Amino acid sequence: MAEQIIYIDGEYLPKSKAVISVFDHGFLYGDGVFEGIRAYNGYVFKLKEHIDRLYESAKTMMLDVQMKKSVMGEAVIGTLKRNNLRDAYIRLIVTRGVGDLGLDPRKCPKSSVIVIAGTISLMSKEAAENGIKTLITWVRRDPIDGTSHETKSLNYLNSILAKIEANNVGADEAIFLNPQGYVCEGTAENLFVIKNGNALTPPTYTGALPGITQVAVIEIASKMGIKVQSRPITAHELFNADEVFFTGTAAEIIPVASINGRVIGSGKAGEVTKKLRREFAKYAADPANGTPCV
Ligand code: PXG
Repeated sequence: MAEQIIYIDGEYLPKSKAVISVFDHGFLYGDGVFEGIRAYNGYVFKLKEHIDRLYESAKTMMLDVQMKKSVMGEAVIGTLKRNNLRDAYIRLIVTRGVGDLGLDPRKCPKSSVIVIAGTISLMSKEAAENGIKTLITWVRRDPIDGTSHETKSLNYLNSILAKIEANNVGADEAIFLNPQGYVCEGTAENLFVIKNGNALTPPTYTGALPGITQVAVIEIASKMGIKVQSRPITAHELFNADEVFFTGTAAEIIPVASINGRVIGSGKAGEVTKKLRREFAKYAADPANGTPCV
């Protein structure tokens, strides 16, 4: 099998040669931004939205990407083409670049762009049908007036601590509350509640990432006649929901079976969740929602 090809700063390199400096501040300080993107059947899903979000994260961090958005798009497509991938998971990374051992970003004159494209590990059929076990973690989501997760930075320690907590107690995923105690999101997923046929999802101002799958699901649900409200949700509302599910690029839509021992609805994927999963599959396969990459 041919070696995987990785894009680094304008070059397409075999995996064994694709290396970055130990002085890169992405490595030393988590100083950088990234996107997780998917390609379905030869189309990159919502490529423009991912690139726009990448540049917004960079703007907040005053990280000068030093590359036009159109060239960034070409790097993503070029990487997929060179790896002959039609269905793929793509990691697009911009780091602050090489500096010295101090954290001052002014010492990093040139940012680096990296694109890795590989195959995706799909959610198990078991999880899709029976849902997953979750817990509300003791770790609070980083505050919006701090290292807010509205920015998709390379620093995921907040999420990693929660994931460790989930692992330790045998849960599949963790749910964050924000510093005010409102439900925020998962470690790498947004969250939805279904109650009496209507949908709720926490807004970005709770400290969640503005999810691209979240926006797609809002659009799909609205077209299905489901009323969607974006507002803060309490833990009490979450425990008493008819259905709860996560959304994310890799996850797509994952039903939640239980939260801190409380069974949600039937304890399996609910009817609305199942319908949304079917509609999402059609939406993701629609060339109108993607950019060709073959
Ligand atoms: N919240 C956070 C904190 C995230 O990192 C999402 C929500 C969902 O956003 P999208 O745009 O993907 O609908 C994310 C997604 C993966 C993966 O493999 C995803 C993320 C990070 C690492 C891996 O899906 N971020």
